Amino acid sequence: MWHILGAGSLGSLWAVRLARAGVPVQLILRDSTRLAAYQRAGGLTLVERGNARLYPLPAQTAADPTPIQRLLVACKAYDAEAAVAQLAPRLTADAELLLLQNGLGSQDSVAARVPHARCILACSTEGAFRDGDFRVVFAGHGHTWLGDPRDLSAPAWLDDLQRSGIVHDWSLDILSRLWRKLALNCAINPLTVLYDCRNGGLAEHPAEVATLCAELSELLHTCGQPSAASDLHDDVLRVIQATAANYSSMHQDVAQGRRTEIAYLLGHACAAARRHRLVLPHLDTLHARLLNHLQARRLPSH
Ligand code: NAD
Ligand code: KPL
Repeated sequence: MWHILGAGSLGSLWAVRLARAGVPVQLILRDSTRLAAYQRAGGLTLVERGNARLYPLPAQTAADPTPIQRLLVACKAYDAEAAVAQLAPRLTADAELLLLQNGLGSQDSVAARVPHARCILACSTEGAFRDGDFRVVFAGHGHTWLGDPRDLSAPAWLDDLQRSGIVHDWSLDILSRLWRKLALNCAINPLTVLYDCRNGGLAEHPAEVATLCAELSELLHTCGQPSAASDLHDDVLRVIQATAANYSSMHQDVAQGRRTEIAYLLGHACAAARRHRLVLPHLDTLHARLLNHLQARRLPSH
């Protein structure tokens, strides 16, 4: 049984694919009001290639007393720790958590809350968004890397993902993957917010992108992640070109007045630099500009 905490975009996408492959799943919703709304909706709707289909998956709230052995944590990074803490009493002695959060920082906070559980980290390039309550659009096929920095052995349940069509690989260096994605995100997303442009619009700011990549590479080396730094600038330029027509996830969050995951992305990078007494003036200035931008829009800066 997979318990799925957070029936948003990615949680719903995982839940539906697992359930379709015959893997038992149980959604955990925020509270009884959300559970009642879910029951009225009759289940989760997944839209794939323009076709919508309803999946009446079972759901419960954190108050349910049944034990949890395998938990997919599909909340935003800023909600993950509190959401998992609520479930801590239900976790079995051999519990395993799969953490889908973007960026870095939330995974350590979650692990500290449930020290007996195995925490497996994920880094995903899949894309999904909500276009209604309990309705999710599978927007971009991608790849998910999974790994555990404390225990390199792959869990047997990777077969469940295989059967479900969740394209994945077990990574022996998941932290490197997460740092690389964080660096790409720091080089692209904040600038798209500040210039209010699509990713492709950054082609007009080559010097700024290059300077940020140089500082991010220095940070990655200092944090013991040299392979995450390798060819970073070329990769950033490649992503800018390949996703030129898209708005970055942070741009979408700000445009829709949603809280961003800044504390786990650029905020995490700047905090790591400070911890290492590394002076990265352009990254710091970018962070300050982004915080001002968010504050002016009354959006949280953490
Ligand atoms: P989302 O906002 O669509 O879904 C999060 C869900 O968690 C929401 O439904 C929210 O109500 C729920 N939630 C929060 N606290 C809860 C609690 N205490 N109990 C139960 N439910 C709770 O977010 P998302 O887009 O699915 O993103 C989840 C994570 O995955 C983020 O860190 C994001 O950066 C990462 N990610 C998302 C995508 C994507 O395409 N959506 C791709 C890669 C990575
Ligand atoms: O991950 C991204 C995002 O928008 O969050 C990309 C497309 C890589 C841009 O940083």
